[in-house]
Amino acid sequence: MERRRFISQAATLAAAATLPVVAARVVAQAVAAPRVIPVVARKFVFIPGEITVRKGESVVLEFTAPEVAMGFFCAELDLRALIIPGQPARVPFTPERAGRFDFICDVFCGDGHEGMQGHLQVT
Ligand SMILES: [Cu+2]
Repeated sequence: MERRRFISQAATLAAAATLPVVAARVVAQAVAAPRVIPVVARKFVFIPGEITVRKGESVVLEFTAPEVAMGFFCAELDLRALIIPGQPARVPFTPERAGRFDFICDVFCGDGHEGMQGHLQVT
């Protein structure tokens, strides 16, 4: 009987000891998940037009274009996407330097296309 109780207590202690490990894994997964930033590309603006991210932060820019095909091109950060209506375009990246970086639409989308731009602010 004593031996059985000891084994039961040992199993309980072992289970309790693994809880912090499991909790740490859950926290690590939560920290590692990139922040998703939705961006809508419509004639002739990006919404939001100013996107702020932190240096070293993993993010995913998730573009949608409800009207016509659009483009996203940020030359300084070497980021590009073709945005087709009905097909969200995901651009994962982790900025490695701070600054203000311009981006444009690089797919002709109609009159006003030439002025379609936005800014990525990395703090
Ligand atoms: Cu355009």
